[in-house]
Amino acid sequence: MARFPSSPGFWRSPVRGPRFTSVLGVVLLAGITVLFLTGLLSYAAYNPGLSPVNDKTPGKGLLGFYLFSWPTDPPWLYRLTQGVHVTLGVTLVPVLLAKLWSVVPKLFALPPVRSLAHALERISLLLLVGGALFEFVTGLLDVQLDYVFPGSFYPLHFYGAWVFFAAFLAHVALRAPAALRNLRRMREGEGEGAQEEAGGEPDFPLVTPRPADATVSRRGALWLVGGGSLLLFATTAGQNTDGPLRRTALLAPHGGADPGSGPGGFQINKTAASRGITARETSAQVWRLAVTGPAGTVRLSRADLLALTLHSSALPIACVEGWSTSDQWWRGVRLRDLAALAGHDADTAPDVLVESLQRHGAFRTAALRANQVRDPRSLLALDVNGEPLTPDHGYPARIIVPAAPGVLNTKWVARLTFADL
Ligand SMILES: Nc1nc2c(c(=O)[nH]1)N[C@H]1C(S)=C(S)[C@@H](COP(=O)(O)O)O[C@H]1N2
Ligand SMILES: [Mo]
Repeated sequence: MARFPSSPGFWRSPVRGPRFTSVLGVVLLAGITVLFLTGLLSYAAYNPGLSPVNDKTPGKGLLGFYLFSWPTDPPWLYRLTQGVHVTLGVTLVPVLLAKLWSVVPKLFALPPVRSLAHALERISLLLLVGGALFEFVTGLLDVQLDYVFPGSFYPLHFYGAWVFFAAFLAHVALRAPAALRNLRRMREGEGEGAQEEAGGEPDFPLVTPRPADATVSRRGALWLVGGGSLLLFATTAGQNTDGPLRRTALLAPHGGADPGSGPGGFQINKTAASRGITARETSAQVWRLAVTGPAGTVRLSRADLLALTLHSSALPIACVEGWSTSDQWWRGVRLRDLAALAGHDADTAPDVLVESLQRHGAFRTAALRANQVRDPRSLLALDVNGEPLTPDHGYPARIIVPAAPGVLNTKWVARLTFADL
């Protein structure tokens, strides 16, 4: 009998048991809730209202019921929400895997379906486990491989999150009371047998009836999972700095090029060369910025822009992939002043469509909302940290907006069109 996975005796690890499962379950309950909420915020930050330019999730009306105009304050807002989203997601990987391992025997319990209620529960578990794996795998692939699914990662991860979270809530409603009871008993130091009777499932006990010799205690196994998480955290979190700590982010993507030190010494996501930007088209003779509004189109060279009133803002870049820089000193022309140049009133300036010189690949264009355009810290930046932008950071001009995801900070800007989008 014990030769088949459908028999409890087939599963022999003495680590499995309601305690182990409950501890991991409660950690995931807190962690996944935070992942879901920060994920929804990220979606709001990508300006899905400015379709079809930014986020292109179709039919987002129903699931996007909560959407709001992403604020520009505090300027580190997206750095925080997305840093937490990605770092926490990576950190929870060992917990998720251990949790799935701890309950895997139940997958094989016979009969597979005992009643309608049981059938519904098993379907919800399928969505739960499938959803969890789908969300973690798509998220990690996106972070590690820079958008393996260009354009489609957002809708996949977004729809997946709703399916997963619905199943997650159902699961929490069904299981949280027993998990919490288990933890309480654990604190009171009762034996595992007593717990199993009260909190576990009589039909397929998590505690093996035929335990193999222990190679690690339950407590030791939890320490291993926690240690794995800590290691992942320690090799990921550094991507939210750009000092020497950045080098501790062994697991984080390092972008297109080593930024070196000096004024341009912060992460470079896509280099000018990789986007096909040439020195000729960004040269003083050739490059002109086109600014369009009710007053028609104005063309400005970099020298013309430098002759306008310049302002400085200390702002970070915070990428959807979870890395961010500390504040950099940007200097350039306010977007609201450029809106005024194009014939709008700066205080009532509309949205703006930003187009790059770049001809191929993602993120050539982005749209900014009116609140972002009107913010006096939003710049068409010409310099960073006291020097002209480097080619890889967007020379001759790039967008920088407080609290916005990095993807909206378009580099190598060629055209600004102010209009209600
Ligand atoms: N034209 C253009 N602008 C772009 C991108 C791009 O691929 N092309 N990438 C965006 C993304 S996703 C990020 S996170 C930031 C990164 O800026 P950095 O390379 O200067 O750090 O630039 C943004 N601006
Ligand atoms: Mo990004």
